Amino acid sequence: MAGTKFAYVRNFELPDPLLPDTYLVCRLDGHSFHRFSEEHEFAKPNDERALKLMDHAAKNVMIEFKDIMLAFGESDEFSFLFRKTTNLYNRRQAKILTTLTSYFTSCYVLGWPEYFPETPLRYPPSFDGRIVMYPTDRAIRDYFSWRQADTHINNLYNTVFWALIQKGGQTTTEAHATLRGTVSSTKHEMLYSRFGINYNEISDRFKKGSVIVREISSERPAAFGPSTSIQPPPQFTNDKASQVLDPPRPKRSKAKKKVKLETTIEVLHCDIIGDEFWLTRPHLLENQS
Ligand code: DGT
Ligand code: MG
Ligand code: MG
Ligand code: MG
Ligand code: MG
Repeated sequence: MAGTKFAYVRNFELPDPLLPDTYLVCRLDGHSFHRFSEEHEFAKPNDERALKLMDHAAKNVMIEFKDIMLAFGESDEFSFLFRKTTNLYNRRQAKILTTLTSYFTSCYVLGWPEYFPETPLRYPPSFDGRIVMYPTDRAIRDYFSWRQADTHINNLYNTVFWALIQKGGQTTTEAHATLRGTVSSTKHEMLYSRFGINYNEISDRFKKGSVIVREISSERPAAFGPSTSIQPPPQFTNDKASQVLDPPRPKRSKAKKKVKLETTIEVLHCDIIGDEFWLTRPHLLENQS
């Protein structure tokens, strides 16, 4: 349509580039999931089906968007970490955010019957999204620590809150009042002494959230023929979640053989606040120091 007298309107479309060389974190959150969870009778405080459906959608997003290294999910939200050097859609903010958000939503809806076979979807769920740029590895570590600490705080509160209601016969107002001003150790004690629940024995899925990580399963020089390359284990060969990825920095000189990394996508429920998770996966961050 270029060249028509109407084409000038294109000039009103402004570029929206994300800064180069910054980590991108895209966080999606279910829109009005307070209502959505009620209407679809999610179990309280945690509905395992709903959480697994979120993991399913997030895993599919990572299969589709190969520059996402890590995702963390809790409740109705998921955060996705893109490589610092990603050039996805030339780092156009709206393009990345809208495509990722709608893809996640489609996967959620398409996966619904598998996770909720008894519960028809009553209306279309939607998710909001934002992208935040972070300059440093420390900020990324702190971001994911912030989300996992939030998971822990909310889960402890919700576990006691619903025990007081479901097992203790309190109203929601009474349960809130019972918990007002209590510290973590009091909540643990209350759960154990009143309801015989040992918080430490609650599923890690609920306590730690979902950590979906691109793991390196093997490394092979891409320029070598098939006879010398390391073949992935047979179980990975037909796995949609497995792929080949260019490694992050350090950039290799052209003279050297390009190394390809075989990766798989794993769903874990582990600690990501401490050092171990990150130290054993140096490929997640690109310039750890
Ligand atoms: P928003 O995000 O501002 O549009 O509003 P909401 O209602 O989505 O609020 P948000 O995101 O702060 O809180 C998530 C809601 O989703 C919260 O009301 C509880 C609900 N929810 C999430 N996961 C579960 C679950 O596993 N079981 C139940 N019963 N509810 C859940
Ligand atoms: Mg929200
Ligand atoms: Mg929400
Ligand atoms: Mg939320
Ligand atoms: Mg188009």
